[in-house]
Amino acid sequence: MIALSRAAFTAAKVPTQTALVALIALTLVACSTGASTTNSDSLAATDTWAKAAESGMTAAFGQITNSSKNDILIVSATSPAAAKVELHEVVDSTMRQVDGGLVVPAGSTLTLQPGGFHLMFMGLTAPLVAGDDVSITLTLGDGSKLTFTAVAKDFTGGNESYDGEMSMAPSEDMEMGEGPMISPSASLGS
Ligand SMILES: [Cu+2]
Repeated sequence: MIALSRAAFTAAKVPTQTALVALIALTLVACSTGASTTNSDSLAATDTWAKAAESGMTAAFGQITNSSKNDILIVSATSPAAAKVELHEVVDSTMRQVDGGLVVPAGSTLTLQPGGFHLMFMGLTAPLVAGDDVSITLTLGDGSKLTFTAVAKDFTGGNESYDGEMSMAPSEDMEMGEGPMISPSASLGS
């Protein structure tokens, strides 16, 4: 009986130790910046949504609010829903990648919206249906990460400005993932 309960005790201890190590790691990250908070502690994502799409490309939008006294840089973004996520802006009705990342000014809110800044999803891993939850992770200037969920919505307005240069291509190309901004492997077919 004693041996059995000791084994049970040891087994139960493993997750506790893992949690403790994770907690210490988090504490070290917080301390390494010399401040008590990371960039991710100061950013909040609200009203987040993504445009429902069958395949290929789509985009996510929302408000990113910086409650700190310093500008915070969004360096990159990822999502399990897409092969790649890029930080885009729309200039003269054409979208392009933002040079050097997206800045969320101190004490201010960055709005991601159709026709403006957006998170561009390239190569959807599955159809994105209205009502689906999409997880998005932003990597910030200090290396910390902010993960939030966007809900997929049907959105038909503002396609011209939102699609930018993609609006020049036939829609079949977008569906097939053969647009100019998709992975070059798409053009290797016969
Ligand atoms: Cu874009």
